[in-house]
Amino acid sequence: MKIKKYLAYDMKEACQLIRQDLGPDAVIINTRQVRQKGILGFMRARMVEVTAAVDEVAAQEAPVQKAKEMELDNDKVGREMQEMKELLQQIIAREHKATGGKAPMKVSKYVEFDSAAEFRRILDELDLLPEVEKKIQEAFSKHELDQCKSRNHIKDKLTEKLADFFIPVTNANQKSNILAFIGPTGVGKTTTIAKLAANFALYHGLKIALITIDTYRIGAVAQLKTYGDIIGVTVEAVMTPHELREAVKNHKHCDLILVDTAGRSSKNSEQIAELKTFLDAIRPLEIYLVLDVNTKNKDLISIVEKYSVLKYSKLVFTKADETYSLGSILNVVDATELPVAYVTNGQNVPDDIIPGEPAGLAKLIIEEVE
Ligand SMILES: Nc1nc2c(ncn2[C@@H]2O[C@H](COP(=O)(O)OP(=O)(O)OP(=O)(O)O)[C@@H](O)[C@H]2O)c(=O)[nH]1
Ligand SMILES: [Mg+2]
Repeated sequence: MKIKKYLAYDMKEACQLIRQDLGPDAVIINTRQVRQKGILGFMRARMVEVTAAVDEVAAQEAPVQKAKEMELDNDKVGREMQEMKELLQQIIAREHKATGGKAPMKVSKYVEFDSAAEFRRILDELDLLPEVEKKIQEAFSKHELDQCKSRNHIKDKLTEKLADFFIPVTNANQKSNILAFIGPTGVGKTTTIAKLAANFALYHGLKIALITIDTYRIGAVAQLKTYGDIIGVTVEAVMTPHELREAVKNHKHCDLILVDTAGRSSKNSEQIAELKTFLDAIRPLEIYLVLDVNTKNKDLISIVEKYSVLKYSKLVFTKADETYSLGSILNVVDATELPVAYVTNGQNVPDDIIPGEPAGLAKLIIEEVE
């Protein structure tokens, strides 16, 4: 077996060299692209280094077929190499055009990490509203960005900065132990209530009351009652604002009263008004607006606006497990300036829920960016 390396500008040239040197029975055992050495090597076209071998005995047995196969393979690789060469030439031509053809091409541009461009790419992945993207960009000085030498470095800095973007839930902004959960249909209100009830009752030993005003949807009361039975908490279903007030009064001794509501379309102002009469009957209370992170940004903004008549005070984001981009949380927080109480990330009761603590939220959002 004879093995040799050949350096050529493309596969076609390499094959000719190999054939001339080793004959038609030679087989290619490895190819790799190489740059010419030296400072200007980067600007020169890549070359191809081909390792070929020939078994002098076998060569005499099957000469023609092998040569043909090699030719086919070589043609394919040759075409791919040509495409790559053309792409590189286009990039170089674009660079020359950008500098008016005067300035020498900045080789460094292709070698050095472009932190500003990488930063923009990360923000793009978050799918932010323009005003939110602008705010985040403004939080970074040029110097800070220049200091970042890798994508992970930018992500770490962004995580730090985003922690300041969120308002924590504190005793000062959590004034009532009556929590009502409102929001569009199917976002996960009942499941979130079940998760909270289970966590507070089972892990923290708190006395919990569950009340539902969702008597519209078939099975809604049974759904909450099933969870109540498992957790060991009774569930009361009420039909009118008056009954709701009475039920809340009856459970005054509880540490926490969780109120479930029927999913309402933000476009239906009558339904929202009706919900308001229920909630007004038990004020003061904390109203948690529950939103699915996978909802379109435009819809989220219109939901938070339409629901604002109900004077909700906290946000809950659900189904974080179903997306790779949690930028919608930033968009809604910016629009409402409210604390995020919880983020849920799965269907499992009681485990798939995390508190909306600012540093943790920032980490969650940025970690999701690849
Ligand atoms: N993947 C995922 N699914 C969730 C999450 N939270 C809830 N769900 C699912 O979403 C579906 C609807 O959940 P519900 O809790 O019934 O939603 P709801 O807001 O009470 O619905 P309505 O009362 O009909 O308005 C169920 O299949 C839940 O298991 C979550 O964090 N991740
Ligand atoms: Mg429900």
